[in-house]
Amino acid sequence: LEDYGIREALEKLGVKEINEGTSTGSHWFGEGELIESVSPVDDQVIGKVRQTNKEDYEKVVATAGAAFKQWRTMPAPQRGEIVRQFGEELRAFKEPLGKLVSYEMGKSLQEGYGEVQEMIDICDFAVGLSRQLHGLTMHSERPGHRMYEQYHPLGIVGIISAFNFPVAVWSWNTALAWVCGDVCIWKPSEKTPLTAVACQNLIARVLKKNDLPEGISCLINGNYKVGEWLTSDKRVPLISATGSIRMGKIVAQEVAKRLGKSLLELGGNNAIIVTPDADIKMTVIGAVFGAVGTCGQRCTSTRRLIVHEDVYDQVKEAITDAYKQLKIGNPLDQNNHVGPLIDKDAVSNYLNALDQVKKHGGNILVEGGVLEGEGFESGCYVKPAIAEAENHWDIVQEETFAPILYLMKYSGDVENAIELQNGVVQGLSSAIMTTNLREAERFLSAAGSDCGIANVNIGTSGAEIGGAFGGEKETGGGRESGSDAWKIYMRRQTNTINYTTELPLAQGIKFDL
Ligand code: UN1
Repeated sequence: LEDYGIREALEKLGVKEINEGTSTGSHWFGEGELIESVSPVDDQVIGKVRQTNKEDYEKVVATAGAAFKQWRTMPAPQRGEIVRQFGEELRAFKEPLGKLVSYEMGKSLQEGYGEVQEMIDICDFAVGLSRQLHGLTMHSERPGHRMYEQYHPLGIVGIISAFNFPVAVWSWNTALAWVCGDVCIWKPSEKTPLTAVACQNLIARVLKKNDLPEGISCLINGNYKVGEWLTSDKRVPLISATGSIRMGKIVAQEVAKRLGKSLLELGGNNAIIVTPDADIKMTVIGAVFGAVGTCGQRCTSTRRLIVHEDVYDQVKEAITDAYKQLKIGNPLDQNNHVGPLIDKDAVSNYLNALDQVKKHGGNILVEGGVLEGEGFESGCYVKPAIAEAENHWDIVQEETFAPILYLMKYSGDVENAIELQNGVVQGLSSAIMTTNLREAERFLSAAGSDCGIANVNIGTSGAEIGGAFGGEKETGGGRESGSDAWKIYMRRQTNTINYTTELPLAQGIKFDL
């Protein structure tokens, strides 16, 4: 731990060996069982966190509800100032937090820092947004009337986040929700509870310094049962959940039962189309980073490469060559490109997927496998693999959260490639590599990619925070982060004001007394 300064990072972030897992800000409590956070880097227990029990949960919701009443009346730009200060904390603690993300989750240190940078960026975005929560004004059909709309704070926002972006996804939600006047209850993944404790410590300091009430930022910990308390709770008008399609379907139904709102960020099955006019060098960089970055555990990871037959052999050779350069190992060592998978379950999913590919008759171009020996003792390090596969195979239709890239060929027009790319249940991210304007525009047109994200000459992963992030179909339809994603965190109200002495009715209705 010393080698990479992890102990120091934990200390700086106020993460202890045993942590209470429930917090309303500065107050920490909880009597529940301990969850162990085990690093996939070296299989060491980093620390433990107490699960939230029902009683703790009730305390959290009551405190959040009370805080909301105060927070919602504070002018939005003043709430923005709090988020600005949080952004400053993140700047000051980028190094230890990025390190802890890398160690607890297993992504490369560069990506750990990148994740914290996303948090800083969304804070900056939210600060500006705090002066721009605009509605529209309309012209009334009645004389002496004015119509406009306003956005008001919604209430308690429940955030359920996944292990792969253990801190950034929380911040996308929470930074916006706070400037919108909401209070948040966060249930992080059980696999990454310590980075959540660290974040809660950082925001708690800001809230305390500004003399704000407990309950604006709350943390609960535990498994899906704790999540269920949130999703079924009428006092929580919005649930923002990131995770698998299976999880999302359960959450959506639970929230719908009480007619709550949900914002879902579920699986992706992202493809890059490579046309005959593609810049092959750029294609290789984009595809390799997309497929092996975060060890294939981004929801935006590149899973399929759909290559035109004219350049197929060339791309195949270039990409298999590039895979030979990949260094797999301790993600805290900056010489390595690829760290471990999150845990042994993820490793068996990966192995199972490769088996399925072979059963279907897929041609393995770059062999996978679990790495053994010195440095790989955790059993979570795997080799990124490439297989030639067909789009309709069950295993290709699924999102396997691992570094497996499927290569497939298309012929003829770009429409044939688009059909393949759209021929999956997921609809998160997509990309085309081409220098041909006509092909690019067809890919972006109404008859083009059906995904929430469609890129030209950029890979599928690594979206900037300024755009709305999310996807269609079974990806869940939610949008968070930039653009006007903030609107889901507010309730919308249409106001009509009559400044005359008459009461004309709309639609010309006469009602004389
Ligand atoms: C995720 O994998 O859940 O676009 C989020 C990206 C990152 C976010 C990924 N900015 O790859």
